[in-house]
Amino acid sequence: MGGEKSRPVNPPKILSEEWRKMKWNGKNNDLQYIKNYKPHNSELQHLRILLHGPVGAGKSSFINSVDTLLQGRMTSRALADATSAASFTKTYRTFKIQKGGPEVFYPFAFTDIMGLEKTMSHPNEKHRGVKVEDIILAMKGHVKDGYKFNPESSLSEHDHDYNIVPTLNDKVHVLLSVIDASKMEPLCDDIIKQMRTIRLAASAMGIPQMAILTKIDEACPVVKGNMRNVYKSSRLKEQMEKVSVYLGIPLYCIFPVKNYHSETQTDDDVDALILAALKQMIDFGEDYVNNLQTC
Ligand SMILES: Nc1nc2c(ncn2[C@@H]2O[C@H](COP(=O)(O)OP(=O)(O)OP(=O)(O)O)[C@@H](O)[C@H]2O)c(=O)[nH]1
Ligand SMILES: [Mg+2]
Repeated sequence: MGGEKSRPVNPPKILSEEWRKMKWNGKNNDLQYIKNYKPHNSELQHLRILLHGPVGAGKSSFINSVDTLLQGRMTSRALADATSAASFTKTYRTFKIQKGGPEVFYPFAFTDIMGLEKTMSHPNEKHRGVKVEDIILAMKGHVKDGYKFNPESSLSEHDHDYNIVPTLNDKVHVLLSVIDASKMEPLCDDIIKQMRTIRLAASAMGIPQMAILTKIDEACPVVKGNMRNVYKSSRLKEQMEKVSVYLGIPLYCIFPVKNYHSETQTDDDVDALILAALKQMIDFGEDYVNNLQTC
């Protein structure tokens, strides 16, 4: 990341103990907690979790992974792509997850958006990623579902897709930064700056923030071999500490995950990591909405 580019990456080591305690057999408890979750505020249909981060970081794949986990079968509603150089996701889209019957949903939803790209240095070059201004508008609830992002100009009040009077349900309740653990070194200062600007805007609105570190299988061979090494991997610990320093997100708000991307069946250890992150998103979002009521 940024100034880290020239520093060689240390070979991964397995630490003798987990540096963060993880209940590997606690999947059922976490799953039950999520299944039982009901927002305290009756106005709230769903907690809205907005994902943002560099192109190809695994945003859409994370949404699919949560969907897969909760449905208990592989799903791919948020289309992900292995090859695109520019962001594959181009529109603002909210994903609700079905719970039982066709019209019954979990009371949380994910908003998938276009990825961030480095700002072009030459005036003739066209910017290709989502604009920071659009993400800030999205957090305030001004972006309508289906809006197609325009990397060259942000949404304006006069636009058809501008929601003039956002309700509590349109606003974002948790901001989730998504970072690829296997590609942190090429992340440039410019992307970090954009992510910090977004985070600061979220802070000003009191929106809680978290980060997930994806592709931990690609980032560390000892984790690829056994997911339970995740908190024993010296490399992942370093990567999480870097995310914390560069984005200013406390370590306890950063979760390593492996998304479902090539498998045909779910796995309890992969699920346990995703559930741990999801549980914190729900707790943070719920607290935020309840504090809004009392403010
Ligand atoms: N090995 C591995 N691959 C992953 C993981 N998560 C995502 N991928 C792959 O990474 C690629 C990009 O994932 P996407 O989910 O499309 O990323 P995105 O952040 O939505 O990208 P844009 O929409 O283009 O901004 C896809 O080929 C995924 O299959 C992971 O945890 N491990
Ligand atoms: Mg995407």
